[in-house]
Amino acid sequence: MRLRIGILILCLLLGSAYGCGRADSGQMAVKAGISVEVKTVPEVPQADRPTTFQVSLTENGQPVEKASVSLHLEMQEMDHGDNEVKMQENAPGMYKGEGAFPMSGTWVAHIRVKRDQGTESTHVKLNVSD
Ligand SMILES: [Cu+2]
Repeated sequence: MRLRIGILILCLLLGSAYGCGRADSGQMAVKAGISVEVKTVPEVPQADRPTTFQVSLTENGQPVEKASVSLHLEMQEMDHGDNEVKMQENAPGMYKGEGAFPMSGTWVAHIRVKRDQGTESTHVKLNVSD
């Protein structure tokens, strides 16, 4: 059986006017920051079941290596405390971790990337099923 993988692509904004959806030059605004791709297995996470998170980071087409990546899960309209997923680099620019959502609904995954150059963060919404 093939696992379906959800893919979400977003950009870290670095406080600039550039964003993923505003490609004035016809390309993604790679100069503005790191491109972040988040995959979950399963594609739609299930409450109380293990979910694998794979975050891939690139900058100017190159993998962002040896960053300290953290992922925090927060339910959109409810406080579930701190749900941190520990992320480990398992290939150049690829960071992997395991976590679980205690409840179904709309969640926000906050992704923070710490490097010598500084810390950048972004977030993505995830739907979690029963
Ligand atoms: Cu909740």
